[in-house]
Amino acid sequence: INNELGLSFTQYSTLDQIDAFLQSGARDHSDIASVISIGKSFEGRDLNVIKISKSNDTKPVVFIDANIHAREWITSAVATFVIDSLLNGTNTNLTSFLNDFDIYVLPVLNPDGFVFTHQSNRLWRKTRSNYSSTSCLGADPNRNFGFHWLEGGSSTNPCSETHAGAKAFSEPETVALSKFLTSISSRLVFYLSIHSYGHYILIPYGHTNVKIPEYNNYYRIGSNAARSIAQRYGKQFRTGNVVDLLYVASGESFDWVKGILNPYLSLGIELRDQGQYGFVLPASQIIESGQEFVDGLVTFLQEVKAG
Ligand code: ING
Ligand code: ZN
Repeated sequence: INNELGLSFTQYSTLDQIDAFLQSGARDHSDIASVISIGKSFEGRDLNVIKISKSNDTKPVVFIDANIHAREWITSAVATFVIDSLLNGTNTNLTSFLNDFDIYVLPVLNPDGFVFTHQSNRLWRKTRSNYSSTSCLGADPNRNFGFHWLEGGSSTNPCSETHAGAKAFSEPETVALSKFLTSISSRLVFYLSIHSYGHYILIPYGHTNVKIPEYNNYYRIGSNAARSIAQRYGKQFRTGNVVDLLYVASGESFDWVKGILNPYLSLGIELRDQGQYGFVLPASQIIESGQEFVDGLVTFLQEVKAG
């Protein structure tokens, strides 16, 4: 079954289908939506952001990234579910926030890796860059941002799954995103990085377990969103520091956003499931994942608006 914009939420979409969905969404809703290519991937693909805005670039900005890790297919599926909800008004609790915020969504931050997971290796994680003298390709783009880069939980070995890259911002994808975010940073109030899997709402930082000054407020907001998520289908999400809940990891997108741009709120989220299917979550769970995520997002937006 396809929705009116031609994207299926009962199957996983290819990059071409997602890009076509963004373009047709912007065309059909040109009063509020436009597609911005914020740069190119290593292999030359557009990094497409959809901006959904009722203002003339004047409102506080919410920015959501997804599929920075290639194999985490549910993340771009949920990101496009959110876009569809915003454009087609399927959830008025959500769409009402277009009166308060300009919302930017980047559904596939790592398009080269994403295409590779569709064509060759379903479990590929990294980019597909080729800067090393080894035969191993790619860096972990969520270890490549230039804030406490290579300070734990990442590797200088190009063959590692968490290779930090040859230097901070070696990857064109992380350069493009950081430059774009810097260009809108004066209005950025909320940044959310979507990953899978594990059912977590993650508070920065990943390089240290020292709590940020705003930890208590972040924890309160994360817990409130987790409650909203659980009310939909009973999925329990835990809130806490990356290091406390997962492991040490440095150079992540949301750490750079918190440390350098410092919006009101910068969070990560790990969607379904808790390991039964892991990265290969059945497509039959896209709609439920999208619905519970939208419920959590509504709570985040309520909190950011009130804060
Ligand atoms: N987990 C993340 C990783 O990069 C994470 C952990 C998520 C860190 C969100 C920061 C923000 O290792 C997955 N599943 O990739
Ligand atoms: Zn991830």
